[in-house]
Amino acid sequence: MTTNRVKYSFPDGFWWGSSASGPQTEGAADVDGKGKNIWDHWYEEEPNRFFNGVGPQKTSQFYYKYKEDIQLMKEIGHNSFRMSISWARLIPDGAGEVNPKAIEFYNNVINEFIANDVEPFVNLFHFDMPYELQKIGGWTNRSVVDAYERYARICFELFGDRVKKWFTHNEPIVPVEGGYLYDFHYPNEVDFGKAVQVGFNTILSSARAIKAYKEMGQDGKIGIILNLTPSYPRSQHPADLKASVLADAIFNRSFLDPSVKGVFPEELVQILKEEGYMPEFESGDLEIIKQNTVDLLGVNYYQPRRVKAKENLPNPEAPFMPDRYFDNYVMPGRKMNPHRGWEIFEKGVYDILVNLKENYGNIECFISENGMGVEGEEKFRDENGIIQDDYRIEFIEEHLKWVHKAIQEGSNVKGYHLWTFMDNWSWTNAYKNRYGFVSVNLDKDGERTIKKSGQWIKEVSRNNGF
Ligand code: BGP
Repeated sequence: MTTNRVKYSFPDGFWWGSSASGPQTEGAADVDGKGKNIWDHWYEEEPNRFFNGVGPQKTSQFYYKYKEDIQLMKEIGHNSFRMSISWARLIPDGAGEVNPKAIEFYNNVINEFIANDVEPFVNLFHFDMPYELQKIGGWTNRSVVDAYERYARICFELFGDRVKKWFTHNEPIVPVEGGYLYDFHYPNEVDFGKAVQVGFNTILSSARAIKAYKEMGQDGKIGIILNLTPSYPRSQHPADLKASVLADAIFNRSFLDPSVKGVFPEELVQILKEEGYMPEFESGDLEIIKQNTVDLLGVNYYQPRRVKAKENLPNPEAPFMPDRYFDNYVMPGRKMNPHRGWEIFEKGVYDILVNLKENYGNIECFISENGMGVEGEEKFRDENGIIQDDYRIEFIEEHLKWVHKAIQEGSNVKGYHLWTFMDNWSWTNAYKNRYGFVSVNLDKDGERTIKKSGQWIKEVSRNNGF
């Protein structure tokens, strides 16, 4: 159409879309045979941990409104969308009977996507451990890896004929941090040893699902979605540089290296050995991880990590934490998203893509999440009922310019998905920060309205650039 006005144009077939997860959008948390996951359970136990007491029942109700939502995705120009299957909906206790109502629901959803030319990318695990499996220790228990592999095989068997892009996990480091270090996910433990075991078992589960996918002769691509936080040192002083290398090994390479290269970073292994925190594993595990790396990498990028050399020795009485190797550093003059408390550093996305090109064989990848959570967006609603979220447009544009530059320089990045399509339930933050291209009015039965950014992305996707 207006391609002559496009300054930043993207390769043909670029994946324009957004991403979301089952537990954050489906609602219907206890209907049609769905089992409880850890969020349903935690909300029953401690509703006051959730912003304004809003729990996982009250999401945007994709379970009931998926047809309307897929129409809206089409309307704003999406050619792809990432969803997740709720393990406890499909297999209510995580390891036993398969729920026929869930098969019907996911079949309907996948068919609806395909009928509307929006390619469904499907992720298997987005923070939502079935509660029955958490009762036996969740990812700390090796038998949960077996249950996960079985769940993955069932999904490939049921939906693999139509779904051609699969992901084993979304941000697998987050349940490690939230559940076992920093108290923002159930089971709210602080235990570095368990955290390491959870990390290892998750990586093993990912490799086992990839192995299963290949053994079953599936013909799509399978990958993982990682949140990468490029690590920047305060200065070029060797002590700051060392802090940054270690933070990178702990928070990025811990999952990136085994997922893409099949091996763990040496720096991390050395720390775990020295400190006596090596996880338990069986002979053969490392070979499985080595042989079953990803075809495709999703990169979630929100913020950088800035670090400096440790200034004070850690308190020997305090629980062991990864930040004993560095201090966080607040860069003077940094740009912030004050609502979420995250630094905005657009060039970070480029640095990640350059790193993948130079050090990870230029693996095929896409930006699988990037976005801006804003509190109180209602005040930007104009007289026509449209939220004028120019700040979000600027945020996306600035990131896309860096993605564009990376492509010009040979990066193998195939698409850009925003977090997220529609304002959704953000775990304990519930509906505090809104992220969508489309707003949701919780007081009016979840009424949907396309925001200005939704209209804008429609043009960008149509023109394949801006
Ligand atoms: C990512 C998750 C998403 C989403 C997003 C926004 O870490 O994959 O599930 O929630 O971050 O973050 P938050 O909801 O914490 O504001």
